[in-house]
Amino acid sequence: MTAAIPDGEILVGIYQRMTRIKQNDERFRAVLKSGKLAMPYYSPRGQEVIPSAVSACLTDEDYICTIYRGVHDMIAKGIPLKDLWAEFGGRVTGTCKGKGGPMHVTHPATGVMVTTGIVGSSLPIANGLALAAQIRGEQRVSIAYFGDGASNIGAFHEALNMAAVWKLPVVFVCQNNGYAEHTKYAYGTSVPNIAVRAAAYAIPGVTVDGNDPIAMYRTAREAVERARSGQGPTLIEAKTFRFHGHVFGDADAYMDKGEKDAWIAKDPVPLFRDWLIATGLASEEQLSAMEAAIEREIDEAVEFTLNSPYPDVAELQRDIYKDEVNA
Ligand SMILES: Cc1ncc(C[n+]2csc(CCOP(=O)(O)OP(=O)(O)O)c2C)c(N)n1
Ligand SMILES: [Mg+2]
Repeated sequence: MTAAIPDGEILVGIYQRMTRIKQNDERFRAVLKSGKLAMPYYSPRGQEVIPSAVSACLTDEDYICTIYRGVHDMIAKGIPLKDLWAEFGGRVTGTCKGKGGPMHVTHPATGVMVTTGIVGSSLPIANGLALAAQIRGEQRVSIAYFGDGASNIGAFHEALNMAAVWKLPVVFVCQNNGYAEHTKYAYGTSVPNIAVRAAAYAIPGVTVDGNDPIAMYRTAREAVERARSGQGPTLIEAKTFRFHGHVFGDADAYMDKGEKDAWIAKDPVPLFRDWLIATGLASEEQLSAMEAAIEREIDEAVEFTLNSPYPDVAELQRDIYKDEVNA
């Protein structure tokens, strides 16, 4: 981290998002272990920096499209925790009345436009949203979050090409966590850095340390400004690592233990906390109070969820078409 650092308030804001993500992840896993909730859960632990820094460059009007491993992207964008938890728990009080579940959270009020389980599909959807903004003359930017494995899917290439041709206000953010399900990166991907694939579509491609909040913020800001000012898309490849197996309950025997331990030893959340205190940008008391407030907010979200009912069977065939949503 160099001397010319971004504004302290921005950096503390990034830490706040990171710690919200970490604390929520810890609680999701604890509640799952307790048996009080059951759901497919894809931990984003270790990948906190990426959406926290990206969201520091976005407004409420901007859009994100994310994936099953996207709870960190949603929290960083500002989705209310109660609504999020209730949707994850399949309750009527959730963002989609409990009918989306963790794989299909949508919350347009905070710009969380889609969560998808189809690998690679967040990119063309982000293009569609970006095209709508372009046609309407809106200043919105769309972010497509996806993994390293998704960059081997046809839709990735089609989406980059179309966004480049139409100069769409979109930023493609690849969270390269070293694994696609149970497959190690180099086993299934031809290039050492996914960002080089941008050259095939004549758009900027940047590989960045996705666990360095300042580098990530600078890279994201440049790409978001480029998109917002009509200069078109950027591909960002943020190198990171997931601390847990692919899905909750995965024994992760296929992961290299030494590699995993080394990444966990560089956990970006406590590292950034220490750095903020050491540089005087935040005090220990300030951050402890922030963390305690988040913990209380999570307590309320869990209680709210557990006390909320499941949707009625009659709901099965409602909200399928737009007119019915408004009926
Ligand atoms: C089109 C499609 N093919 C295969 C799958 C099965 N699948 C689910 S997650 C996953 C791995 C994706 O890895 P990556 O894009 O690196 O994301 P990560 O889970 O690491 O965040 C696969 C192959 C799927 N859901 N969709
Ligand atoms: Mg991956």
